[in-house]
Amino acid sequence: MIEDLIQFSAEHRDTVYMLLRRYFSENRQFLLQSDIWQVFCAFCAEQHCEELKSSSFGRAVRQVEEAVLDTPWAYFASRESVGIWRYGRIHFENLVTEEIPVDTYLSFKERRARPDLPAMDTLEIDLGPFNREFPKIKDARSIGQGMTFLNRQLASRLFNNPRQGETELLRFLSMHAIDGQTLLVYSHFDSAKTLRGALRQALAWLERQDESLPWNDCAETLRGLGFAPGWGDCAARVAETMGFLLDILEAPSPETLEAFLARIPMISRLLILSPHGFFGQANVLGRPDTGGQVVYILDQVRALEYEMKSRLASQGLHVAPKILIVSRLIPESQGTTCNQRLEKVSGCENAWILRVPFRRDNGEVVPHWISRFAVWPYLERFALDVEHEAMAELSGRPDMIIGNYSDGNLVASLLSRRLGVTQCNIAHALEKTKYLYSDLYWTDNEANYHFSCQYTADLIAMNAADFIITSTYQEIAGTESSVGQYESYCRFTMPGLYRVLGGIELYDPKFNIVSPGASAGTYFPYTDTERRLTGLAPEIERLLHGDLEPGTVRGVLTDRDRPLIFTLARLDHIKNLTGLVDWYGRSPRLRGLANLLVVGGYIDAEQSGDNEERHQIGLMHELMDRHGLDGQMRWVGLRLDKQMAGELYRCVADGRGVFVQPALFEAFGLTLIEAMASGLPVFATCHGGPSEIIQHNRSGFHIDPNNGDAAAELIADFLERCQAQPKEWERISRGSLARVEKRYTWKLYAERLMTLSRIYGFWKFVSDLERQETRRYLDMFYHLQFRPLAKTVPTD
Ligand code: UDP
Ligand code: LCN
Repeated sequence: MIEDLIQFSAEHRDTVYMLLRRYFSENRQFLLQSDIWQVFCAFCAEQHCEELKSSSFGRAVRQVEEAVLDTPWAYFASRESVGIWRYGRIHFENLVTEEIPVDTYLSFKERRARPDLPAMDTLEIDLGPFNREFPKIKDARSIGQGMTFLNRQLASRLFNNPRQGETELLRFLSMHAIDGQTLLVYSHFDSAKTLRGALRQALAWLERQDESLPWNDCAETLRGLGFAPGWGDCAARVAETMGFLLDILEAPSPETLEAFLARIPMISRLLILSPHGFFGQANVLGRPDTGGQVVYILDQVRALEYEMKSRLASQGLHVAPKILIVSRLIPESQGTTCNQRLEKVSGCENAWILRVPFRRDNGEVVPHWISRFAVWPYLERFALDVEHEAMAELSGRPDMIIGNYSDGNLVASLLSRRLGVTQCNIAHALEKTKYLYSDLYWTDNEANYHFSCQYTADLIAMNAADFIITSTYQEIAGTESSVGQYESYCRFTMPGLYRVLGGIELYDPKFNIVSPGASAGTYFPYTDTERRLTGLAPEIERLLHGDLEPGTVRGVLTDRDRPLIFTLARLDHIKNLTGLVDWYGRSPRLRGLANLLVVGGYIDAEQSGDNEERHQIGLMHELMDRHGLDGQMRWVGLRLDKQMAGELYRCVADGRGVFVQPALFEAFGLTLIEAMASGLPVFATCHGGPSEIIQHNRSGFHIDPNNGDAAAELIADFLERCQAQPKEWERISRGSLARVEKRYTWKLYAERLMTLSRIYGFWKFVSDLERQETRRYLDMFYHLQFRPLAKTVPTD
């Protein structure tokens, strides 16, 4: 706590002076938490005061996430608990520590980073005041459990102000219709009292009927009482749903409210936005910007269609739900289907990929692929075109819009605003936490990454969303020792552009953790021999040892009997496949135990259209040369389809190998759960989602990509242990399977998302008026900041 720093510096001036001297002698402008703690530990050792580390002062030092030094001042940011940050400064001469407001801290940081900028007031963004009246989660452990919290709020709102609550509920019920068919109630209920009366009459009648009496045979009587279809498919279910509503009108409890809202047939048309990359069903994975998000959405859609259908059917409605995934149409489609306007999603009855092109100002279609970092100038027009086309395809408004990644979430915000539809965001990966100081030194990255646009879009979209789904807790709020991805948007500065004092509220009930799964039909245990795709064996043999097309492979595995260390990812810098190759190359011990199989990118840099990927290709060749890896490592530059990838994980497991995910940062990491679902032990980065997915030494292992030698040792230790006792490999394999089964399945996902959509739909409805201020503010931010920034991104 900052109080401990204040008190200690008042009482122990000498110690604080010496410690500050140490920090200043580092001659750095900025220190990160790890630097601050390391220097502090070294200081305690030198001064023989180790006990200081466990004192309240030591604990307070540990909470300091960042320090900005400019003699005689040291400013610091302290993360006292999740999302709770306080700021302070200490003067080297008078040694007084004091707390300061966040804007003072950020402006000091700006001056230090950019002394060349005029010391002017900069634009300050603060969404905090708009949220003051809204209910907030209290306990950090409940962050991400928004729906449970909101249910309680909604129930007490109905309870505390029954008249208003009932009117809202009645209005909400009478809103619903599918294909022009009125649902639940015909509009002639003018008060909750008459509704209650009718419900009692209906229940009395239903009680006398056979439980399995189909809706059609109940319809006439119930219509006479004012009820429309949508209550259930048979008498028992209709009675149950009506019973829930009656309970709510009499004594609302969060549980009944959730159970009732979950049954409201609200969602039959879904619009999912995923503009960037190559969105297709074949031959796309592993291309630049094309990875987990595509896999996630296609699996999600299959699970959602099933769930939507079964919910509608059990409410007695025979309506075929429709899902549209909207992506970008790319005329120069490089052998993919991305030049087709409409493509049916396989395995679904009524789910489609609708592709809408990006257009230049003069209306011309942009023919080529565009990096996800450069899509900004096209999105507004894209949103308008999508509105047009999607409304035509869906024959009306969607019931909910789901955005994906920064661009999709921005388009979702624009469309939801225009159409008045519930908006759900999925970030997949917020870039801000991937690149150190990408906010502070944003101008350095502007030419390649345009983060100014992206972070502005992120702020708009996360505040516009009705609810946000995250794959893990750490994505929102981090861990004790790391800052969450959303948390990094709370307060930050981009000098010369704007300063964010309140970017997003982590305790907002809009956050919900709903983890994705691994498609059960593709990724199943290696032991499931009946389902194994034995037909793929020759192809896998060729991939591992045979002749592939020239230019698609490098390296031969001379000793074929060794287990494999396998990795599979897009070949971009953050994925750090080259890091793994370097650790392997440097570790004679690991090289003595296993071969390395890398699937990613192209072998020939000429084939890649992406700068980052080309650079990684060059680096990979250089590392293979430097460490002489051609007899022990196989690098395959092919995009594997899902079935091949699935069978490959299992084949690696057959040979008692391991999967490694060495990313510098990984937002979630679908490859991990795919490998785990195959029963293949995984070593994955400790930075990001994997730290939560894997329980160290139970369902896999955490490795630190910044300490490759230790990672190589850890893998070697495991492989050695497995040689000595094969049960060890099986222990982790079983742990991985159990973990995925319990936590990461699409069935659980779809059930949760469908319930969430209804609760937040109701919440949006009851809180609509109160949100207008935020909306106006975001409109201004969009028009006055985002638009001009987007115009600075070159178009070609
Ligand atoms: N993938 C694949 N073939 C490839 C490369 C990747 O099937 O050649 C799949 C992989 O199995 C996983 C997804 O692409 O389902 C990558 O997702 P992840 O979350 O690991 O990373 P992202 O690319 O989204 O950052
Ligand atoms: C994008 C990423 O970068 C991954 O971390 C996620 O696993 C994937 O999307 C699915 O959400």
